[in-house]
Formats: sequence, C-alpha cells, structure tokens
Amino acid sequence: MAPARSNQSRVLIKGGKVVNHDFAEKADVYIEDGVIQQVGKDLSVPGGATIVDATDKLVIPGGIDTHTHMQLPFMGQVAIDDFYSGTRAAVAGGTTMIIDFVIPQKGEGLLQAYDKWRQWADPKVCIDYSFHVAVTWWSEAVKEEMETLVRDKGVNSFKIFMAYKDVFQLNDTQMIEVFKTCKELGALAMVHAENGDMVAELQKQMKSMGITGPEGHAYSRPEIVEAEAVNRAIMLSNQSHCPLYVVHVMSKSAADSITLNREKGQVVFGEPIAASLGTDGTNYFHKCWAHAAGHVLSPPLRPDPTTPKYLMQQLANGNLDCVGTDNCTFSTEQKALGKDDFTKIPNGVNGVEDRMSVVWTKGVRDGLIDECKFVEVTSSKAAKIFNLYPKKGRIAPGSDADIVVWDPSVKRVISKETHHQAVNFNIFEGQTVYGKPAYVFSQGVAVLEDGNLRVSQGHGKYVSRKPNCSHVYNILRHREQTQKPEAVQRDAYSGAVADASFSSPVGKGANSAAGGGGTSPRYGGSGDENGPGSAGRKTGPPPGQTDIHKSGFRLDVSLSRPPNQSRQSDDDRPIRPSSRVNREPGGGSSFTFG
Ligand code: URQ
Ligand code: ZN
Ligand code: ZN
Repeated sequence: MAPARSNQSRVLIKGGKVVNHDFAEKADVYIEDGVIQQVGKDLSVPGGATIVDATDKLVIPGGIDTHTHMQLPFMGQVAIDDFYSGTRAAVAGGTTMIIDFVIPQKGEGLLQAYDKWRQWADPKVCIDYSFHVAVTWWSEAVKEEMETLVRDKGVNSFKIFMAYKDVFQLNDTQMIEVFKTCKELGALAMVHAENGDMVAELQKQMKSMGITGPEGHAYSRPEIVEAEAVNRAIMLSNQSHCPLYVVHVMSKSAADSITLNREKGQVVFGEPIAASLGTDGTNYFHKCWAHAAGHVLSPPLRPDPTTPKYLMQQLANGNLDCVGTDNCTFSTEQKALGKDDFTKIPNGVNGVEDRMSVVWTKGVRDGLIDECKFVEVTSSKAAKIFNLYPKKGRIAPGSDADIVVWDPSVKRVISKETHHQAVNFNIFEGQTVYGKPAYVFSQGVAVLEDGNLRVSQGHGKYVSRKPNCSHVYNILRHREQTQKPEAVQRDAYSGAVADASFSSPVGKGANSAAGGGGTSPRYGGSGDENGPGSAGRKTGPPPGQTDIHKSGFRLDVSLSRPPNQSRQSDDDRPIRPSSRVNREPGGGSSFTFG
C-alpha cells in the first residue's frame, strides 16, 4: 500500500510569471512528490493541493551557488558558517543548491577527504548539495582516486590551486597531469588562478617595507598576478584537450584573458562571485582594521571601483558564465589572527545569502541583464556546466521542484545585524538591494514561506554528477577528431649530417644564464665545455669549417655543405641563413632555414 501522500507534497503555485533562462511566460506550476509535474495555464490538479499565490512575482529555478566553503579548515581556523547555518542562509537568499569543495591536505587521500566532508555535510544541509574535489598534490595514487571519485562518487569536477604556495599550490607539470586525467575521465578542471610564487615574493616585499595591514594583501596580489595565471591555466588545460572553469574571477584583466582565449576557441568558463560583483578593493584602505580585514579573500577585491560593473557586463554579454560566492566566512576575532601580519588573516568572505539580491540589483535593476539572464547566471548555466541540467536549473515538467517565488519589488538594507549567516561581518553592509524570495521550495517542500524560514537539518541530499557533460566536452572531443596532427610522409634525408661532437667555441661565462653546466647539445653546446668530442681540442670550428664567430654571424647549429656538393664562387664567404619567419598557429614564431 503506497503511503498516503500528504497535501504538503502537492503544491500549486498560481498567478506568477515563470522565468527560465530562455523564455518567460505567465503560467502556473504544479508540484507533486518533489518533482514539477505541470507548467501552464488553467491546470487541472488533484484536490487537496496547497495553493501558493505568486501574483506579481516571478517563479524561477532555485539558485545554484557553484562555489562555497562551509566550515572549511583553513589558515589555522574553521570557517564559521557550517553546512547548517550556511545552507539555511542560502535558502533565505533564494539558493536551493550549493556545490562545495573537498580540499585534501597535501598527502591526504582524496577518498578519505571526500568521506570526511560527506560526514560533515549530510547531517546538516538544508538543501541539496554536491562536491568539487581539490587536487592539492600529485601521484599515481591521486590519479587512481580521481577515477574512483568519478566512477563511484558522482564527482565530475576537480579544482587546482595555483596559489597558496606550499599549502595547496601545484606546479605546471602537476597541473598538466591533472588536466590530462580530467580529460581521460570526462571531468571539468577548475582553477584558482593566481601566480602563487609571485604572491609569496610580493608578500615578503610588502612586509620588508613595513606594510602589515590588509592593504598589503591587495598590494601583494595585483591583477596581473591573477591574469597571468588565468592565461597560463587556459593554455595548459586546452593543450591537454581539457576544458577549464576559472573560479572567482575578480578582475577586469582576468575577465579579458578569458574573453580573448574564448575568441581563439579555447574552452573556458568564468565564474565571478557576489563579492566581485557587489563591492571592491577600496575597502582594504579603510581606516578601521576590522573593516579592511573583513574583505580579505584571494584573489582580492580590486581597488578599481569600476570592476563590479565591468564583470556584470561580461556576464550580460556571455563572456562570463555563472555567479558563485566563494562563501568562506571568518569572524572578526578569527580575522584578527592577522592583526600584525596580513598574510595571517584567514582568507574568505560571505556571499551565499546575498548573491541573488546582489545580482538582481547590480544586474537587472541597473539595466545590464534581464530576468532570463538573471536565471541563467544564478542557476541554469551552472546546472549545464556541472551536468545537472535540466534536473536542476529549469522550471519544466520532470525537473526537481527546487523553486523560488521571487519578489522583485522588495527592497532591503543588508546588515550583519539582520542576515542569517553565523559570521559577524558582511561585506555588503549598508547596501540597499532589491529582489528577495517570498517562497522557496527544496525537493517540493516549502523551506521558506512568506519570508519565514522553515528549514530542517539534513533535509538536503548529495547530488551525484556524471562525467562527459556535453555542454563542456562536445566541442573538445569533436576538435580532437577533426584537428588531429598527422606525421608528414617524406623520403628519408640522405644528405650530410653535422658532426655531433662539435662543441661551441663560446666561452664558459656565456653559459651561466642557461642555468649553469653549459648549454645543451641541442643549442650548439656540448652540455659542458669539456663535453664529448672536445677532449684536448683548442676552441674553434672543426678543420675545414668556417669560423663563424670571426665573421660576426651567429648560428645555433653548425652548417656545412654536403661533401658531394661542388665548390661555389662564394664558398669562402660565411653561409648566410636565408631565414623566413613562420607564424605558428597561436602566434608563436619560428625560423626556418631556406
Ligand atoms: O581560495 C579559496 O577559494 C578558498 C580557500 C577560500 N578563500 C579565499 O580567499 N578565496
Ligand atoms: Zn580560491
Ligand atoms: Zn574557493
């Protein structure tokens, strides 16, 4: 006998305007057992359904926050918003799913870390959630665990840190291994893009200059340090045929790097966050230490006050994709661990509660995006990129009943005094924002009713995500087939070959820039001035060859006419390379000798 269905599981949302990323229409929505059953006008529904009046409101897919760190152990502290307070605050702001991060310590098993994070989250979450997994070290064991996570745990996204030197940071060689593995598994690679070595150097410089306040955080991580890493990560991933998702895009330069690479056909997605859309880095120069430190996250907010609008414009025109928050909150007391040294201020800020209102205010109300684009950047695009669509991110029959009845007319002033987060600071303090949820449904259950929270711990479920997301991989797979490099079939070279033992007559000192030990044979050196073939020989060319160094011509390989070639009138003159510069695809250049 099927259990009696409570009328709670049957809800009819009437009189609203349904807004999806691609279309908006006046329509009613009927939910039963956690799934959207019907969308349309004059619906015929079973008796006993709960009626929700959505007149003058929008009925939108629940927000998806692609980037949170609830109760993250980091920099000697644990983020103060945990999986309960953090997801409760998410509901208050209209978000019905978060994708958080499992971040193993270097050397810690990825599966062990995954299990630990599941144990933290499952009993507490108020809404559905999923996990990205960070790769903070590399070995064959890590590769094997990535395979297991994709096959058995529903993970389809892995994050690399290019910053936090000696803590989470990977080098290029390790990054390439992760990208290759992601590609083999059909998983999306994500990156925290900052040049961590340059950050470490600039941090030292700032402290040597006596700059210990939060302004030092901004000075030590300028935009170029973010943009360089974005460009490098895109090159490394796409050369590995792996798609890339750049988390927390914080600057114009980083956004421009993504745009430029996308125009060249690279597969890269960009995620601005509520913080970079809603405020800026002038706060690091505030006279109140707690205020300035409360804005410390990495990459930092940018002192250029036009950055938020610029990033919103990139969302509007599709150069950037979806909005996360990087919600990783530390109280003022926790931030005060860095009161004398900015490098010790735990990095992270709030956002999970205010994300949707910030995007509505700075985007829709300010005329940069419309309501469909609002749905796209706060929900649908994230669902597509992380292979959740249309289960999540759409109001349509068969989709999960994760629904928000959005009131666009409401106005409020953001404050730590009234927000639902556990943290005692809010980076949007005092800002007037528009738009707020009147009702929120999670799995068809009302978790916010008439503005009142009705959440319960553990209600949320972990959502598995399959690999090989077509939205992410189709073009790369297609390109790999259609643009496969092929060896050129040619007759074997039959001419003379240079004397491999020839050692460059260049003096010892000239090689120090090559990192010591002389130059490699490939570049005309012997790898060591006393390398093979040079024993007992005075410097200079082998017998019968022109001493090119006397003539002022420099070649990095020795050229000689094939022995069978007859002498020519200009034989006593040095051989001048006829050089032609070929522009390689991608803008490099190479010399070929004619
Ligand atoms: O870097 C991150 O994404 C984590 C550690 C949160 N902190 C931050 O400053 N962004
Ligand atoms: Zn990060
Ligand atoms: Zn993060």
